[in-house]
Amino acid sequence: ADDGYRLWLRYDQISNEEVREQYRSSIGEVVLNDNSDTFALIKEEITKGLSGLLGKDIPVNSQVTDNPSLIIGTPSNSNVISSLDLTEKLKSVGNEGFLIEQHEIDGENHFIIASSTDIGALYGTFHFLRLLQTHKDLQDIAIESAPKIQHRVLNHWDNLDRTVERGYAGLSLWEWKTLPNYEDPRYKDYARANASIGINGTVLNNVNANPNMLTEQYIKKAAKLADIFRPYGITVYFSANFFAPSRIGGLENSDPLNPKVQQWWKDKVDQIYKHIPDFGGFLVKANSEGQPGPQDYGRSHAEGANVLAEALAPHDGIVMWRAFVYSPEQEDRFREGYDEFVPLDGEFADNVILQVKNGPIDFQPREPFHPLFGALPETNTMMELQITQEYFGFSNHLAYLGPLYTEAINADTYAKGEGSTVAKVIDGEVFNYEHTGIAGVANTGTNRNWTGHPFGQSNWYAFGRLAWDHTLTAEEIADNWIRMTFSHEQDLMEPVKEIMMMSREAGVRYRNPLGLTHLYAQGHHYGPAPWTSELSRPDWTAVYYHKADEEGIGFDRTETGSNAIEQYHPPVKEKFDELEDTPEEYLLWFHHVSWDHEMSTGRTLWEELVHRYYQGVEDVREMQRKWASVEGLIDQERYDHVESLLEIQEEDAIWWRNACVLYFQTHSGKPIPEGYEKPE
Ligand code: GCW
Repeated sequence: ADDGYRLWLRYDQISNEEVREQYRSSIGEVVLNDNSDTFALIKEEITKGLSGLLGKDIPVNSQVTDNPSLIIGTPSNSNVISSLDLTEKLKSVGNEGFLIEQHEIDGENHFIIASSTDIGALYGTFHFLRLLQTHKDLQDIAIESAPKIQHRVLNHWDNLDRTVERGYAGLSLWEWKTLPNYEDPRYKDYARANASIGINGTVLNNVNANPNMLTEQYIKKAAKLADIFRPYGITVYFSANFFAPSRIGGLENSDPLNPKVQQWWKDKVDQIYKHIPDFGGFLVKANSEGQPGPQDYGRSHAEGANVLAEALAPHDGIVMWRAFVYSPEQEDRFREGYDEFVPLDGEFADNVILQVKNGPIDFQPREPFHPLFGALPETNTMMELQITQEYFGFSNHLAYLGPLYTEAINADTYAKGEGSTVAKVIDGEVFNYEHTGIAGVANTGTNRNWTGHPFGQSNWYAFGRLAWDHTLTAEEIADNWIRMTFSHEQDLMEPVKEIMMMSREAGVRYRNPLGLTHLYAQGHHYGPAPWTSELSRPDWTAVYYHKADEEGIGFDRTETGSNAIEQYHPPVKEKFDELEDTPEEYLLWFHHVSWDHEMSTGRTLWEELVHRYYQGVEDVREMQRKWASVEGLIDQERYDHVESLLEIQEEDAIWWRNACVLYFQTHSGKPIPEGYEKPE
C-alpha cells in the first residue's frame, strides 16, 4: 500500500533504462568521510537514494578508487575537495550553500558535492538526489546554490495538548507526554523532509502560546527534539507568551520596562541555552486577537520586542515579532499593521525581525501584498505564508499554493523604484537587512501521509523550495514535485500539472472572486457565510469586508473610503486608486463598484461575479476529469484518495457558489443570467 508517508523522497528504481544506465555508469562509488553526525546522515541518505534509484548497491569508500566517483565533502574532511581550487566559489555560496560539479582527476571524471560546511554538503546531497529523481542530465554539470534567505522556518500552531490550531492532518507530531524519553522515529523523518527542501528552522508551538512552553519541563522535552533535528541543520524556536514572567515566573507583572521582568527573560534565555546550545529564539504574537503584549502596560511593540531581543543577543538568538495586529475599533483592518508599525521603524533591536503575513488581512485565497513590505527601511522584515489551508478548504480541497506564494513574493513594492519586489525586500537586498527570513505555517500532523490531502505535501514542498530560491516558478516546482511524488510519464505529468496550476484560481473563483474576501463562516473558516453581520467583533463579520448594498459591492479603500491605498508607494497606489487601472482580480479589494459596471469581458459586474462563481465549480469538474485520466498510472490508493476528496471539493464549490450568488442577489436584485443552472 502506498500511503504517501515517503513524501517526495521516494527513491524508487528509475524505470527509464537509458537514464538509469547513464547514472549507473557515471557513479561507481561514493567517497566521503562520515566523521560527523551530519556526514553519517549524508552517507545514509546517498546510500539509500542511489541503491533505490539505480537499483544497485553503490559502495561508499573514504578514498577514491579508480571508479567514477561521487565525492561529497568539505575542504576540512576531504583531501580531494581541498585539493581542487574551490576556495572562492565556496566562499561565495556561504555557510549553507554548495557546489555540484564534474572534475577530471587522474584521468577519470568524478562528480563532487562540495561545501564549506557539513550542512551545506547535506543540502547538496539532497539536491543531487533530486537531479536523479527528476532525470536530469549530469554531463558537465555545474551548480552553485545558496539560499537567498537566512531563516527558513516552519511555524507550528501546535498546542501542548497536541491539538493543532488550523491543523487538518491529525495531531501534533510532538508527543510531549513521552518526550524526552521516547524518540518517535517520525521526528527524524520530519527533519529529513525539511532538510531536503532547505528548511532550517522550526517553531515548535502555537503563536497563541501556552506560557508553559517556557518551563524547564518543556525545555527539556524540546531539547530532545533539537538534538534530533540538529544534524539536519534545523534550529528550534519557541513561541513565547508575553506574560510568561507573571504567569509562570511568579512576578507581579510582565511589564517590559520592569527591571525584574527584564532579568527574568535573561535568566530564562540562559536556562534555555543550557539545554539547547543553538536555540534559535522566540516568535511572539503580542496584542493581537487577545494575546497579551507590551501595550497592556502602555509600552510599544518595540519596547516589548527589545527586552526579549536583549536577552537573546549574547547567544545570537533572534526575535520574530509578528505584525498581525488589528482591533475592532478601526474602520479598516487592512490599514492596521502598517499604521501601527511604520512609526516604530528604526526602534527595534538588530536581532528582531518583524514577521508580516503576505497580505494585509489574513491568508485569504487572494490578497494584494502587505504594504509593510517596502515600508520599513530600518526594520528587518520577514514574510509569513500559510501552508495549512485554513481558508482553502482544509485538507479536503486540492489547492496548490505555489502560484499564491509566487504572486505574493514577486509583487513589486516600488519601494526603491521598479524591481523592488517583495522577494528583494525579504531577502534583504532592497534595504540591506541584517537578518532575513520567511515562515510557513505548517500543515503537518500525525496523518499517515503527513498532510491529510496527498496534494497538501506539494505546499510544504513549494514553501521550502521558494524559501531557498524565490526565483523558481510555481510551475517548475510543481513539475519537480510530481516527478518525485508520482511519476515521469507524460500522460500523468501533464494533467496533474494542469490540475495543480489551475487549482488555486479555482478556489478563488468559487469563494472570493474579483477581490472579495473573508466571506467565511466565523470560527472554522471552511464554508460560506457572506451574510454574517452580528458577531462579537465587526471585523469578523463578512459584511464588514464585502459591503454589498443595492448600488454595488466592494470595499472602498481609496481617498473616498479608508484610503488604505496611500500605504503603497507610487505607482502601486495610483494603480489601485483608479477603478479602471485596478486589475480585476483585486477590484473589490479597493473599490465599491456598481452592479452595472461594465467589466473587460463586456459583462456587468453582477454578471461577471455570477460567471466567476460558476466558473469555479466548472474548474473543479475539469480537475476531476483530468484526475480521472490518470487512473492506472499511479497506485490505486492515492488515486482513490484524491478522487474522493475531489468529490467533496465539487460539492463544497457548489455550496460556496450557491450561497454567495443567492446572498449577493438579495442586494443586487438582479436575475441569474441565462445559461447557468439554477442554484438551490
Ligand atoms: O488566521 C488567523 C487564524 C488564527 C490564528 C491567527 C494568527 C494562530 O484564524 O487561528 O491564530 O490568524 O495568525 O495569529
